[in-house]
Amino acid sequence: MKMRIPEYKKCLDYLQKNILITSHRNPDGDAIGSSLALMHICKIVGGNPTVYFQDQLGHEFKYLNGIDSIVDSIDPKKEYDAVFALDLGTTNLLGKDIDLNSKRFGKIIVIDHHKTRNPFGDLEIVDKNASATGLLIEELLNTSNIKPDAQIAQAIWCAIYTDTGGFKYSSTDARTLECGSRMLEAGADPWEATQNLFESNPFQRMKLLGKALDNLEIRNDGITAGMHVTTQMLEETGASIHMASSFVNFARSIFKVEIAFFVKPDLDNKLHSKVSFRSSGRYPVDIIARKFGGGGHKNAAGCKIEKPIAEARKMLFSTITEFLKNE
Ligand SMILES: [Mn+2]
Repeated sequence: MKMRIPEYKKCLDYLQKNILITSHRNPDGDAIGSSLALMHICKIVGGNPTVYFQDQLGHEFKYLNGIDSIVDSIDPKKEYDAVFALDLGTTNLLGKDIDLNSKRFGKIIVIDHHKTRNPFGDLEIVDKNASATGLLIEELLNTSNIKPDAQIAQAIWCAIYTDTGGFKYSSTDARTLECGSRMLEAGADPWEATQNLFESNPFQRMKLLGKALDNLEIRNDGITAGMHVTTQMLEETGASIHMASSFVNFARSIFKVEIAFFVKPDLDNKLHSKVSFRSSGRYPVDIIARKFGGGGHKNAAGCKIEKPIAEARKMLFSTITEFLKNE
């Protein structure tokens, strides 16, 4: 942490000015939590922050202090001293109102932890070993001798808690838990976070999950699991397609399963399918996704298939079976 003191000092200079804070499209808990924490810090040191996200924020984040001040568009005439891009590995995922080539956004300051990234900031604070960007926001606090208040603690807790899957992923390390410990002391409420982030399922989502679990199937001696939802299931349950997010994890969670996939209709063309893959760690699912023109990471990947659900599902099972034969 000692190494980044000059960089954090520079951040602090800008935080006293007129700044824009943003993160990647479809923001997750780390993106939103880190941005709100930085917003609170900026206000404490006398700056004027605007937090911008183009996309609608998930209802599970509504409990966070200050979330209502987030805007979904930027006044095209307004000028800023700096834009803070948090938890962002590529400029492709910036909101459409931000053009980094335009002088009106001032200095570009990046605070990030992505392992694969294309540098684009005038100042880059990147720590690829950090489990969440929220950890780096806490480093900024520590370097600046600012004591976190309860709302900063709540925001950083959200960031580190969600990016480690509730302190469950392999990225969960001593450093993360030490930060968590300090956030608890500063007033973070773990049950408030859990209830909002992980236990606020809409009823329709659970009904949809029931239908998906009903067609869950395992093959290849229990190593592969697949399931799907159809437009008809969405209609029957009143659920939206977004509610099916992370259903694939239920398939992965089965005993012995190494490769899980989940198929849903493609919103752009309902006769086509979208697929999510998850690996338990033994097989790289991005290799399988690439066979269908998709991609991703070793343990999480996705692709589109220009076929209806049932056909796509058949193709997936047979492609995975072939893949396993060659392993
Ligand atoms: Mn993150």
